[in-house]
Amino acid sequence: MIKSQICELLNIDYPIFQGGMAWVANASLASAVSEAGGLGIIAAMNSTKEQLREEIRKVRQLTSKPFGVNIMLMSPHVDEIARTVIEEKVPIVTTGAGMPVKYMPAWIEAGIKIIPVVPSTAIAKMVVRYGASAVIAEGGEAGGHIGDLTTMTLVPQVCDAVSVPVIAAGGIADGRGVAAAFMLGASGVQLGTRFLVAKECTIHQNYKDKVLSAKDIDTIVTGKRLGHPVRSLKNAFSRTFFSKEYDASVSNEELEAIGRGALRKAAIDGDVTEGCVMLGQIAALVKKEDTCRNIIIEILSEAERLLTGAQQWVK
Ligand code: TUI
Repeated sequence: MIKSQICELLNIDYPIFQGGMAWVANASLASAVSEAGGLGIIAAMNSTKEQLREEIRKVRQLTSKPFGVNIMLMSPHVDEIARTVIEEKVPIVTTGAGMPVKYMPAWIEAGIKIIPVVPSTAIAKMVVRYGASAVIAEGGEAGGHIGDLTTMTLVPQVCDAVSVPVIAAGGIADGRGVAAAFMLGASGVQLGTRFLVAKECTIHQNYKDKVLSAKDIDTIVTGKRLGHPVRSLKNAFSRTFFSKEYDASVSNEELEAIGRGALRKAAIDGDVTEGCVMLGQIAALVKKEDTCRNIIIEILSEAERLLTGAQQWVK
């Protein structure tokens, strides 16, 4: 099986992270991924410290293997969440949607391994200066909040810019993507969309069905005007949002209000028409529900076969 330096660094069996997806990445999903040998990650998203604490404790009841917490830096509760991961002795923290440097000295002091999502080489270099153990280079093919660059361009540039391990994310859902990521210099991958349809993922079945039936061109990026572009399914919600975004008579506050609660509506209530169904451009490759263990084994076996056979191209 494929192993890399990230496995030793984090004490995990396989170099696969599960993305810390808001309203998706709860104790059920995170513990299943960790128990299968990958890195399961709880999304702190907009949780309060009590909600996060409960989720962390649930994971610890379900697995004794390492897990992480993803801190969404735009959360209104980010300061208390940043303290909670220290109090709960969380071993690994990933961050997204902003710069984590303000919190990094305290996390390092507490012995937490920090792995920020970085959308550029400049931000990668900065977080490494502050002591990041690794970085996640996430391309704009990903679902949810995204940066400008593609995975194909971002990953090798970040690999050249920093000396810590790089995890590739965005547009990876099978062994081909994993093999390609390793060829670009990555030491591991983070998957979001593929884990949306994991058996242990507790989101509404309507959401899973949208992932399973998505075609290559079924996503759209909204929110550029607000400074936080988000990739989601083309549906009534995102089409309305998109048209209002280009309507000068709609204020930023009104636009923010339209987006509020939309992801929860899709993921928990199952309203995949008026809710925001975040998913990546690779969704069309995701064709069946399966357990986290089977997903990880299938993807890594395929990657291993491809990487072993790559010699055929060298004459
Ligand atoms: O964070 C994500 N994906 C997310 S967060 C999220 S919740 C949300 N919902 C609506 C609007 C905004 C957020 C849904 N999906 N992925 C990691 C990620 N981080 N992608 C891009 C970044 C990022 C962007 C800028 C990281 C650092 C960064 O720093 C520059 C800056 O300006 O802060």
